[in-house]
Amino acid sequence: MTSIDKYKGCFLGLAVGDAFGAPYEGGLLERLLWKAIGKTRDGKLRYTDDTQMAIDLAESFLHNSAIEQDHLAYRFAQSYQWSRGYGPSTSRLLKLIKKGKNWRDANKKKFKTGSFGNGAAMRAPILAMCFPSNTLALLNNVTKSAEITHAHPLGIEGAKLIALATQAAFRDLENEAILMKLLHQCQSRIYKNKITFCAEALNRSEKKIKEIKRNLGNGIAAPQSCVTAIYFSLKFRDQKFESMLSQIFTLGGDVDTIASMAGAIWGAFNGASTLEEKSKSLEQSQEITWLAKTLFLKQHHSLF
Ligand code: F2R
Ligand code: MG
Ligand code: MG
Repeated sequence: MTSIDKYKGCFLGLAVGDAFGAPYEGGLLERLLWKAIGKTRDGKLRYTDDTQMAIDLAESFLHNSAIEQDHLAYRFAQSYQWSRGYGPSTSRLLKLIKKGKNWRDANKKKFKTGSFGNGAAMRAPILAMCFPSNTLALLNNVTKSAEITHAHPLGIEGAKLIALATQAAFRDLENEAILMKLLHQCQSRIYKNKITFCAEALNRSEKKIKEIKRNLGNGIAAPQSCVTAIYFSLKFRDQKFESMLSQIFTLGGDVDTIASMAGAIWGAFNGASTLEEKSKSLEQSQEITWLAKTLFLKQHHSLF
């Protein structure tokens, strides 16, 4: 059964995973840059684009009681700051929207088929909080949220898998049932193969981190990171959050986003108690907790 504690855990897991993972993301240059800009003036850990877009999505949903694409696109653009470390085509798109371009005309400027970066997947756990019980509505709204920035089918499919895994974690489904649900949702061979590998890796034996990286990926594209995050969240669902993070840090590559997506799913299983202590060193943690609580009350008590 879902609860207010699980909602808080999910949002805090997303933000804590992002902020704690950010110093390990990318190559040497990116890590050096983050060393310089990764803390606020009062010494709190800054979050990156992953959490900023999740906050935008939650606030836009609370404002409209729905996913309104034009409002959400405007919100993403208003919050854009280069120092949050957005992906290249998302940066370009948000700057165009800020200048007054319609997102429908701008989101295929860099890639004709749209982006398959993991930017839509990293905010998808929020949609599981907005649509906790109706899976069809969840999937339709994941598509609406993704289309703005990540119109490529692989970008949308990755976001659907993360949203479904989060919804299943709120319901405490067993790993096997979760993976069956995900497999049923997969349309492309690349995700099918990865979910199948994930199921084997969870069942059979201890896999080396190198093998996980080779088979599931650790990159900035959705097919290279979504199933990786799902694997870690399922493997560590009954263990400490810190144990999961330390494994993800050793992966390298897109660490903040893999930790953020895995953190959200882990938090949806386990709630907020461990994360509340960690989130004391995170910027805006009270606002994030408030958003999670408000999303819960909106969905479960029809307060608005
Ligand atoms: N920007 C960063 N990190 C910078 C360092 C990353 C490092 N070099 C690494 O590889 O690990 N982090 C933030 O960006 C990611 C989210 O990105 P988003 O919003 O999906 O960006 P974008 O630009 O849309 O896509 C990312 C890249 O994917 C490839 N790609 C996407 N669509 C493609 C297509 N249709 N054809 C070919 N390539 C495509 C491109 O390389 C894009 O640049 C998160 O990690 C967040 O933390
Ligand atoms: Mg990021
Ligand atoms: Mg990232």
